[in-house]
Amino acid sequence: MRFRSHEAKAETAVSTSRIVKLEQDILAKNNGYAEANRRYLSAYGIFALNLVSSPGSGKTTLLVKTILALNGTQPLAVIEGDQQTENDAARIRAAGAPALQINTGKGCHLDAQMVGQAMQQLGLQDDSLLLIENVGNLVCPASFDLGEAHKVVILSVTEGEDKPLKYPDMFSAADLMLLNKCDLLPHLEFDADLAIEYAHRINPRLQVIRISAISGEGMTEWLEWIREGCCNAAAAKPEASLG
Ligand SMILES: Nc1nc2c(ncn2[C@@H]2O[C@H](COP(=O)(O)OP(=O)(O)OP(=O)(O)O)[C@@H](O)[C@H]2O)c(=O)[nH]1
Ligand SMILES: [Mg+2]
Repeated sequence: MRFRSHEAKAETAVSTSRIVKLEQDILAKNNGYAEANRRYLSAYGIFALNLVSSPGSGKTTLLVKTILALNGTQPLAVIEGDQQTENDAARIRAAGAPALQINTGKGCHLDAQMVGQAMQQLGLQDDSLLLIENVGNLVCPASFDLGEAHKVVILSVTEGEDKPLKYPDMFSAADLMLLNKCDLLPHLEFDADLAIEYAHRINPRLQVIRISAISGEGMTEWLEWIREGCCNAAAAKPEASLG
């Protein structure tokens, strides 16, 4: 083991406190934009969800299946976040919904300012559903409020049961967990009950739906959860309570 000098330790402490201050400033600025987004969304009765997960858990596939299942009964729009490519927005448009792709470049998450600008560009309808697919990453998106009603975390059964314990911030920030790719369970050693128990250990209030974007298992429950959220958002609109 090597011993560091007092000077080196003091320097590290100063740079750590600078990093903490910088992070606090970034998050405070983000929270200001998130509040503005939230005011806008609630004024127009829009129900916004922020879908977060590790890469490849099935966010876009779930969104495509959701759009097809809603079949035009619910006005909606999608904001897609990826470091590079327009691929996911193209998949959403092919399913028949308006979508705007944000490329974050080196960034590992969407922030509230990006989402606010995308909302303006999309021109959201009153009483609509806004689905935001965040950059695939179980760490950074947990800290960034986008002004959404709920974070929805997607955990797929190929990722291992212990992800809620390893990435607790994401699971405590979410209100709903979609346990996806359940069609694969017969072929895996994944213990779904244990994964859900771990998630509840981190967040006892977390709602859970076992789902498969491929077989359609759990889709009815997910669509019902969305419809209820849309109805509540529309009913809570200031204008709605006047009428
Ligand atoms: N078996 C099975 N495969 C699925 C399911 N959902 C998605 N997939 C597959 O998982 C892979 C990744 O799906 P995507 O929808 O692109 O995942 P994503 O989370 O949007 O990925 P990123 O945007 O890159 O983070 C694809 O090959 C999908 O076909 C599911 O329920 N069951
Ligand atoms: Mg995707």
